[in-house]
Amino acid sequence: YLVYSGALAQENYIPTAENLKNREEFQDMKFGVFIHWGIYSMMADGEWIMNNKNLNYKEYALLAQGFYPSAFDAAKWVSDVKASGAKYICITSRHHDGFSMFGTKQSPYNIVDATPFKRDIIKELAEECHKQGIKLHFYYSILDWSRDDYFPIGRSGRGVGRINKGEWKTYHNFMLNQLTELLTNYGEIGAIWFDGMWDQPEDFDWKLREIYDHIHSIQPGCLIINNHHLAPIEGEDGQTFEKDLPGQNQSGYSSTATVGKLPLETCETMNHTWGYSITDKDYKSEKELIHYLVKAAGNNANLLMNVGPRPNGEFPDIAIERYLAIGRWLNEYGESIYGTRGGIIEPRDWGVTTQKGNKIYVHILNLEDDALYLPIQGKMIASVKQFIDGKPIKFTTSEKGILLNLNSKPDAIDYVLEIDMK
Ligand code: FHN
Repeated sequence: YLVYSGALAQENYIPTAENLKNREEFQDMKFGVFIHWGIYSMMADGEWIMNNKNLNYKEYALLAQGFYPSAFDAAKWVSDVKASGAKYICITSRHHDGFSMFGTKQSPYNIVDATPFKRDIIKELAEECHKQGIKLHFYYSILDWSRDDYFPIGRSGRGVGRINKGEWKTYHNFMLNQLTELLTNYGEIGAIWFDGMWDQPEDFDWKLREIYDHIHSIQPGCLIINNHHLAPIEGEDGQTFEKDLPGQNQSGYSSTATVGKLPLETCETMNHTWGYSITDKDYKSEKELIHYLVKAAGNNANLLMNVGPRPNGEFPDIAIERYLAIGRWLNEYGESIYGTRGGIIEPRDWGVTTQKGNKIYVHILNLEDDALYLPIQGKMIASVKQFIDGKPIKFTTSEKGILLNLNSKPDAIDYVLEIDMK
């Protein structure tokens, strides 16, 4: 077993040049695919089933002995992800149930040692991502429903049969050692994406800086993102929002998540559950998903859109259809999304703007009018045209802005205009 040596903590985190470059690249990617997959997928009712159904954790763990995802094909996953236009994958290396989806020496409760499948799917996926040029991020649950040393029992509780005593230090070392494995056995990792910190009271000492410094001591360029629903904490490289655009709080999770200065991301489900569900067929439409991607970009954030693969390892057909639809749209409009930053105009009810160099892209998503006012000074503008075919758009200038004459009410999923600035 690896032993964590400690003594890494720095007073103030100063990201390396490589880390800063990776933050820029992360922001340029704009779209990622989130994958929630584990032994819970066999129960086909989401990744919280052990908790929701109050299952005995030892009985639950026996699911592993029946986990044989015969259709798992990392090459197919990665090519589907590429076809969606996504540039990175974030996969659950270990979710709250504590089951590791990678070959770890820190606990036998993992896909290689506890299942008849015996294959390290994270290794296969990492190899394929590196081969096909997709960045790989690891979701890592900081809370655990299977280990006695995850102590004290958190808000989310856990399966039946646990005793509420343990040794936090061994759990902390367990995590550090697993992170060492994740960051040494699978090549370059784009980000570690923590989740579950909300399980303990706010004053609980997770020893985050030790964890963060440990990660950066192994891969200084690796981004640290933590879905803690709070403002960024020192040592982090990005800020993620769950089911909310930055600054919103429709989910109820984001009330304390002040938008900071780090690269932003929002994660969302296509249906309602993260892990595979056989009953949840309520998928968002192609239009809703594209709107969410565009709104994320207009709010200066990436979108991380989830899929819950079936227990046999396939993405559900409808998820593939939706990803392909987003991919077709990005094939045409990607220039107005990839590599952009949130626009100089604040997001509005009618839509958002993105910008890159001297171009501003106006994304009209919802306008009941044939004219649109923009607060951009006319004298700064070289031209305004339809993005798709370059057809000029007429406009009149007033003191503080321009009034675009669109001729008719836009009805495209996203009617994109390109403004070239002088
Ligand atoms: O409890 C998890 C949930 O299962 C899922 O992983 C999401 C993804 O953002 N995060 C947690 C809820 O905040």
